[in-house]
Amino acid sequence: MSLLIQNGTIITPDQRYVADILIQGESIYRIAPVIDTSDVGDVEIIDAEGKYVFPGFIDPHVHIYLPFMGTYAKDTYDSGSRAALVGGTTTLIEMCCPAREDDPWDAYQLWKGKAEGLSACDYSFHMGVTRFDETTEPLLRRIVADGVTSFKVFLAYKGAFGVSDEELYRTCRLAKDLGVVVTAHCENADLVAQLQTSLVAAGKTGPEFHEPSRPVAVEAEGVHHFCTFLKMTGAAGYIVHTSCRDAVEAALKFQVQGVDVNLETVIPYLVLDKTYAERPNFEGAKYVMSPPIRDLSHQDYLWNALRSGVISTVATDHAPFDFVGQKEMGKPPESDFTKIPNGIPSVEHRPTLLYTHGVATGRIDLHRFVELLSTSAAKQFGMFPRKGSIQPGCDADLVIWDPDYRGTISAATHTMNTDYDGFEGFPIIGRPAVVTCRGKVSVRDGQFTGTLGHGRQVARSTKGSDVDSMATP
Ligand code: DUC
Ligand code: ZN
Ligand code: ZN
Ligand code: ZN
Repeated sequence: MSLLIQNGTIITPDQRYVADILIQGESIYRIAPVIDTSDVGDVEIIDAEGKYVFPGFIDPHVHIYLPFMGTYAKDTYDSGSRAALVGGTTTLIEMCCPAREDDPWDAYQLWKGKAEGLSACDYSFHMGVTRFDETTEPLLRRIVADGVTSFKVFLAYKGAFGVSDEELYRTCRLAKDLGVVVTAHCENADLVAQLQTSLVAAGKTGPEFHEPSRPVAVEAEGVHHFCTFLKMTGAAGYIVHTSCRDAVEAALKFQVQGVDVNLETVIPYLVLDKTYAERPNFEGAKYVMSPPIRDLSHQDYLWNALRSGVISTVATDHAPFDFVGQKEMGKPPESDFTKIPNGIPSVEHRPTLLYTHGVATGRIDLHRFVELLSTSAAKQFGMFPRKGSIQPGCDADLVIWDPDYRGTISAATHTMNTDYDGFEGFPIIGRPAVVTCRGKVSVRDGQFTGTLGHGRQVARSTKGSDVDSMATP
């Protein structure tokens, strides 16, 4: 069965035009003002008049399988990939986060095994480097050869995932050698530990003290620290979940020196502020993530950085934990914000929140919207033009977007597997009417219609490699 998407307004970072798109199998076959399908055989026609057609969105920073802070993140690839697709995200890049003592290859197989045969959308991984000793390099080379062309390091969470400076240096050296990107969580772990200890000792134990335990200076120091290692090694870097002006400015100082470093922010920082973590009755725990949700004064700066291109991608850092039983691990009478699992579920809502608060308010235009949600990640992580574009030969990952939709976010209707929604009651403008993932209609009118197990791991290319990402399926 072929698919004909008729009369949609196709939006890419540099184009806007009305055309028909013919999908055959898993790929886009033809794009033309009018496509006659009388000789094509069995065709389903989808009317996209008055709707936008975007390349499938890519979320380059999610956690699905995540043993963390004494518990496990709540989604599996069943709920996680369905939630992603309902929102318009057709490719996930998940952080593979082995514990320090784990064998990296075994961990990679474990993470892969959670997605294979279950995910309804496409996926890849950033390989967490949580230790670097004499056994590490050949294993990482093997993982990169399998199409996982980025590493992830944590400067925070020392003891669990965090690396030493020697390990960071060796990771960046190897990344430079292999042409892979080092993605990094930038917060100074020792400063966080000291500040946490002081706050708890002073009886400041509620969720509202999570932000003061990781202030903007702690994040900016992490950015400066990481960028110094990029500068010394020549490796390419990507700073995940940049939350504030201070962190962006720290990175800019290195960008202008020629350091190859790109910045990501995540949707919670663009629409929430730290007063959410001050909500009574321990509700603030729902908004504990790291780096923390900041003071409102940072939001405009982040939006301007998105518009101007200083920040290149909007991801989620989707890390879903229930309120009851999980966020409550830090609840009174033994209240301790350091025991609240860090993370806000958001993989489902990123596109509609960016549309509502970005496009509909005029902060960004439709082209930038597509770039931030799809094309930029495809380019930076070796998937372009197979992903992140709309042209013949590329994967038929498409979002047919209804700009006239109006709705409200609620845990009662969301697809994510958590008992709360951090954006409960938020009004939204626009949502996907239809989503295709490699030609498979996976969403219609907000409902998942795809197939679990349809998703495939995307083999990504390294930086500077001549590999045409569309050459092999
Ligand atoms: N930050 C979070 O908030 N959750 C998961 C890991 C991280 O870095
Ligand atoms: Zn992180
Ligand atoms: Zn430092
Ligand atoms: Zn993360």
